[in-house]
Amino acid sequence: MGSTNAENPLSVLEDALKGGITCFQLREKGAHALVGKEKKAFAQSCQQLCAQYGVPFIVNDDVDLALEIDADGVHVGQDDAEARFVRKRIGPGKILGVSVHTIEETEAAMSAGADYVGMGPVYPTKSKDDAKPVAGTAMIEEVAKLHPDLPIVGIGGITSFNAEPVFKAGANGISVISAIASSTNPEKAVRLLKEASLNWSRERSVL
Ligand code: 3NM
Repeated sequence: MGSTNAENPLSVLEDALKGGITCFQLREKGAHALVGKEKKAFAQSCQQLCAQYGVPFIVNDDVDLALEIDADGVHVGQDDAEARFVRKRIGPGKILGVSVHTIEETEAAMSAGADYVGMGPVYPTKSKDDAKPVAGTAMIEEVAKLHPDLPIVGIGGITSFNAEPVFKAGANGISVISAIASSTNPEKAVRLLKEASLNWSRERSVL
């Protein structure tokens, strides 16, 4: 999580939940990432907090962990486990999210049983070492036109100041790390993001 609150990620999560996030994804990656028992314990603390606020708890990439702790869903990228195998493992009742960058990847994710796709990075980001080149909103717009019923979540460098074009392109939701985790007031940051989202989202639900 972001530098300002890195010492206490659970308190950032609780603030974000108070601010009204509608979904949480645990993305434990990078040099100091927790592993093994510590990762599981941290995941369960996050899961319990999310449950208190009735917010879905999704695990990035780690299907074994998601199954072990009965998470609400899994999110995978193109370099992770193949989406159709993940769907098989987690069954029909769990949320499956897939990161996509092209129409082909989108349609493959749909046939694999994805509930939503993540598309990015819309803007420059410092939160993902291996992020693809900045994509802007053009592909979101194309996918939204081709597949109006597929929930699309924009990601990468999104803030309350630049969220508007993401929604105008057709995204249903936004996924955010630093605008919340690096804020001195994560609860307020979420409120501002939600205001921006509700102003600009289409009538479909905001993830
Ligand atoms: N995935 P921030 S960009 C986790 O493009 C992640 O698929 C991306 O963090 C993608 O809100 C990204 O701090 C980082 O930019 C998002």
